[in-house]
Amino acid sequence: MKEGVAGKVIYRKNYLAYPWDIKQLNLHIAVGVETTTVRAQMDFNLKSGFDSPQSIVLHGGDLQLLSITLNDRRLSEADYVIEGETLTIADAPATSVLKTEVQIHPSKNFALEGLYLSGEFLLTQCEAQGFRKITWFPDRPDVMTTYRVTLEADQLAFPVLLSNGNEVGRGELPGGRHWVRWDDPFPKPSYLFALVAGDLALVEDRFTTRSGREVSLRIYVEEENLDRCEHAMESLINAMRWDEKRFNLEYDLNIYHIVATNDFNMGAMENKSLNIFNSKYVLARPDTATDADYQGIEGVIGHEYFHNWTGNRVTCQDWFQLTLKEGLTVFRDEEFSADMQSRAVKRIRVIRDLRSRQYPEDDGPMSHPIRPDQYSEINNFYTATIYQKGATIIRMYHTLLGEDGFQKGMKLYFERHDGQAVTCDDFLAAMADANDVNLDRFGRWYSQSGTPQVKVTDNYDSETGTYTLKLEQHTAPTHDQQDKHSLVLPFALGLLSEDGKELPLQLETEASATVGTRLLIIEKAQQEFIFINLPEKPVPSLFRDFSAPVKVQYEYTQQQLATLIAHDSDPFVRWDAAQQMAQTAILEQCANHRQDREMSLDVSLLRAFEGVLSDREADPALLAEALVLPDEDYLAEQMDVVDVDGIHAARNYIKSRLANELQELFSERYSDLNDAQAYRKSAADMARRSLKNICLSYLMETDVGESLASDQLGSSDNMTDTLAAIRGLVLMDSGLAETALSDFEIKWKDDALVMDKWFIMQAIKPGRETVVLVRKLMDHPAFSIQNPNKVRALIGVFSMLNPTGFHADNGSGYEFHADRVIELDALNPQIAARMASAFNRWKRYDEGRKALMKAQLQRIASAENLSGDVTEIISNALK
Ligand code: 0A1
Ligand code: ZN
Repeated sequence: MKEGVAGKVIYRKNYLAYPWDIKQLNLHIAVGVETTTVRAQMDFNLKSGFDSPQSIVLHGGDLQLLSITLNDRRLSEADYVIEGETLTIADAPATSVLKTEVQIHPSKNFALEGLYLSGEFLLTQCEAQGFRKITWFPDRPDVMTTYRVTLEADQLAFPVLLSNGNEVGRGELPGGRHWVRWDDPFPKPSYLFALVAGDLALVEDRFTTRSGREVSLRIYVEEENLDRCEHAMESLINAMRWDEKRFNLEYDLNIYHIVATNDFNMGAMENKSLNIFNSKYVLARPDTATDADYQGIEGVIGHEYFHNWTGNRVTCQDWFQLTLKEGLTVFRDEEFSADMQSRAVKRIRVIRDLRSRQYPEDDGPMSHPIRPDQYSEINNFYTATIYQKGATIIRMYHTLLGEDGFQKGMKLYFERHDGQAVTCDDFLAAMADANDVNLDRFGRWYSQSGTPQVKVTDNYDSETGTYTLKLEQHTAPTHDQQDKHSLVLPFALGLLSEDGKELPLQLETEASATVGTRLLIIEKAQQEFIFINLPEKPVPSLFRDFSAPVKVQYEYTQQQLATLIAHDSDPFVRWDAAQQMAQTAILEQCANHRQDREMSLDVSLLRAFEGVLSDREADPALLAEALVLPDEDYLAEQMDVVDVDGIHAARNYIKSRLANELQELFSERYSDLNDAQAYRKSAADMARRSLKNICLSYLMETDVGESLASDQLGSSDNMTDTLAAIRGLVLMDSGLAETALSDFEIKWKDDALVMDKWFIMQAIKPGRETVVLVRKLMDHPAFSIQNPNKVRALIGVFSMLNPTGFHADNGSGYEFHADRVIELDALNPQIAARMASAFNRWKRYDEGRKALMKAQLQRIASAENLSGDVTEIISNALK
């Protein structure tokens, strides 16, 4: 049976080592769009410790087997057993040379896994289990070997032939064909294999590593995109330099390739020396890409580059360990971005993202620990939990051990495990041993799902100046796991006076006080800290820098929140206090709306926003973050039963009142920042644009908005300002919106990435009418259901970022979306499964919507030939 077929569950505890070493894998691939022929030779040697004879087990999927020989004897069907995706040769000699020849059909591969066609060129995606769609091989990450790959193809159609490692030969062949040979000296698992074949253009630069290795850096793109690679190249060079400086890690080959494709299921892929990228994370020009795109490119280029050590040199024993490479590499890319841009702004964005995407996942039907114990389809586990929560857990090691201790741990990890496929426990052991500490209890973070709640209560005794802070942690049962334990929580704390001064911290057991953030450790279900010598009741500044991924409950007064917003030294706490104040205000108005009472604007919130807007000292990007109201989905997560329309109305109301009350300040700030300077890429300029455009989005709620947006659109020289202006016009339903959209369409109709933005601007428009528009846009020539970026832009944005559209109470959004999931599943199960997860929170809505969503889930479940990917998501949701 195919792994991942509905019902077939794979368990972590059943891991068995592979009995064979493979000395080398020799591949000869005759590349063609309709048919590609793959010849493979593998030299198997029985590992010591395994009794002979053993079977050789290989994986394959959709392969047309032409021949198979063992030690030069041609095998017949009686000599092996093919069952689902495995081929087993029983009782193989301890030294066995296996040769296979298969054919595959790239142009028929719409799943974008294995070898497939993108535009005019061919490329591969092998993580997690795509290599088996190219040839028979033990397609598991703990089987590592060196690859020698000879690619052969028509010279005209495929002048560029790339694979991993170094080019070691090339030549011409009769009939206008040619060949190129690649040798990768580093043993790797099959998921890191890649090939690219086609007529691609190249941008080249160089990097000299610290020890003097000359590396050629090559970005391959389609000819028309040559002028959009500069930022990616700069990001790559910065990433290489940064990894040397911060992690003492150098690049290890003389060549580094990046190839950009429009057809990709994910962001990018770290194949050894041949990264393949979704073009969204490579291509940028000021007029085509926003500041967020530029930052995304920097982050993803960094991420894939950093995988070279954390993922490639040291890889995962099995897919349950995915966070070993992903959590760690996300931590590294977050640190890279923080060092390149503003640390505080990066932290806030990371935390916002974790709360809005990972917390719901942890509380929903797909809840899983960062190291899951079971799965049926591994592709469904490339999740915010494995990646973003995983990174937060790596960050906690860093918080507990400090930068030096963390780097000592990394050093030991590489000393012990370079060239190996290892586990999360190995990482933890390296961190513990290098620092001579016991991290066993900390290790529970790997096995427990769910977001801990920390309830904080306090008491100040003015007689004695004693302040008692009590913390209780509790993790509620999750879909996958009933019993929960206490976790180790790094607790970074500060105490402020009412007027915002940092108070000295002295625990009752201590002889003297210290000033500034204090790192305490919580391990038990309940813990108390008693501070002495405090002149007044302090305002607690809790979990500074988000020192642990928990939900904090503390009954702040509005006054206390105002103190934190205005004075706390920790940017996260300041931002979070503003978010909490806004959240409370919106949810209160939501209740008023539900009960048909008049809505009103909280004065503390008004004063806080006034303070933020008047701050001329702080980083504008940080101010912009503080002005962004919590989004509708995040607010929905705070309610027992989601009130879709109430949240929308209340949030709009608060935004509009703030805008009108503070119009003068918003206008002033906007016009100061809108200084007619030509576009520049610097972090400072991006920060200014972010504050300017958030001001504009508020001003759209006032009567000056429309003309400001229209002027900005007319004079904009960059995509950030252009989009902000059009989005503003679209959301306010301005009469100018239609022309703005159609001018945009005319200008960019042939540009795939820019047209994604055009689809997004329309899919995100609130209200039940949007489904009609989205359905119509599916017929637009720039849309294709086969292209994941298009699907995400139009269908994904509608179902996941447009609550009043998707959750229209007549069920039209649900029905539309279920149709798309079924349609997509026949083409691309990975993307279909991602889309299907839009229904995951269905149980949190009112009875009417619940019934409508459940009916659609059942309809999907009963569709014919449903993939294992979608089945896993839907059946969990229905459980
Ligand atoms: N390892 C990549 C992510 C990735 C995973 C699976 C893919 O295809 C199914 C593609 C990319 C990363 O972390 O960037
Ligand atoms: Zn990754």
